[in-house]
Amino acid sequence: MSAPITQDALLHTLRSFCLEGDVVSCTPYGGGHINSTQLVTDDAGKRYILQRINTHVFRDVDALMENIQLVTDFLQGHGCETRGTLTLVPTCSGKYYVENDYGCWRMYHFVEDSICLQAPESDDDFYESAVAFGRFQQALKNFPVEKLHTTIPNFHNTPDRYRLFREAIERDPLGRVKDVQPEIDFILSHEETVCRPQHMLEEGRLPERVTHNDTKLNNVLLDAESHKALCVIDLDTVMPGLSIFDFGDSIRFGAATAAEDERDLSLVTMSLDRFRAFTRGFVRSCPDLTETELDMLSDGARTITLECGMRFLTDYIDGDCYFATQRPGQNLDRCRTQLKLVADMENRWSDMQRIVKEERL
Ligand code: ADP
Ligand code: GN1
Ligand code: MG
Repeated sequence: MSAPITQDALLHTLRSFCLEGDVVSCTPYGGGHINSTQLVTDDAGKRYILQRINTHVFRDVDALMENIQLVTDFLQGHGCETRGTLTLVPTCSGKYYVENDYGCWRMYHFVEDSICLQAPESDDDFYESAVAFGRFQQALKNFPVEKLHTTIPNFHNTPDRYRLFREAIERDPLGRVKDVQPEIDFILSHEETVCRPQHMLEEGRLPERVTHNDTKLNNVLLDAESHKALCVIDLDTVMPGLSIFDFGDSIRFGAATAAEDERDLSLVTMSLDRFRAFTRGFVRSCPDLTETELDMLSDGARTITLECGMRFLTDYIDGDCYFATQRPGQNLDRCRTQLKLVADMENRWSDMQRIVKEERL
């Protein structure tokens, strides 16, 4: 677990960045599970996002920050408007992050007049988030992939996630396994089905692309007034990967009818209207998808949802060391919503496939 962020840590860290004015406030911001985010305001009213990078998750911060710099530079050089991509604020010594006694820190310009949603307010919002993620992938089509570092090895390698899951069950450090047998059984019974995309990647049947790998709705900003797609954020996991997983992770989060940690599972279903809206936005803004990728979009949603549920359960069994939690049992609750979503997708499988067929170009 990382140490709490103190006033001292913030004051010390803020001095390392080249800001135009004096800082007047610095307050916790956003709802991410990995980094710690602060909203910084200076005396001229200019705003910034300060983040302490989770070095337990991202072991090689140089590599991570080089990726972000390369990707944001590339997007800026390829017609992205100012608010269309993140912009890093350099440190006083010209680097893109600073390491001190309190951790590793980076800063971005705050994207003004934007909104970041935890749940879509309408199908149109969700459509716009699909446009943002689809455009992002399309724009990175010619990115020199060999320059990208792998920030988390095997991040969406589902068979490897099963390996880590089995290891956690074997360790069972807190004796929690006995309470989660139905969840374990559900996950194990899906192994063959949900590992299929990784196998198809290895067989060359699904192409490897530059993907975002964490396409939750709260990793995209929409314009505050028009609600049009604006900017993709949280670029820590931009790596080679599968387009169907970027599609699927958005469905997992944004097409769910309840929050990721909802305890009343009767509220958790997958909205077919949201599914259609996202599919439409994604296929329209990402016209290069192959026939096989289009055929496998629903599978991408099922696999990434099951995989995410398995990751939450692995972390619950291990003692909640990876995903930030605000209450006991939250990772188990998160796991249960994901498994409920998978079951719901399977009940609506023919509808999902029909919608993809109707929306593909
Ligand atoms: P995490 O990895 O913890 O999810 P994010 O990079 O997604 O961290 O940032 C957390 C939240 O901070 C986002 O969901 C968003 O609300 C906000 N945010 C991050 N960067 C910016 C930015 N440049 N401008 C405006 N809001 C931002
Ligand atoms: C984490 O950082 P954040 O909150 O956007 C996680 C994703 C999970 C997601 C589940 C680097 O995303 O992989 O899908 O939580 N990011 C990392 O909500 O592990
Ligand atoms: Mg995030």
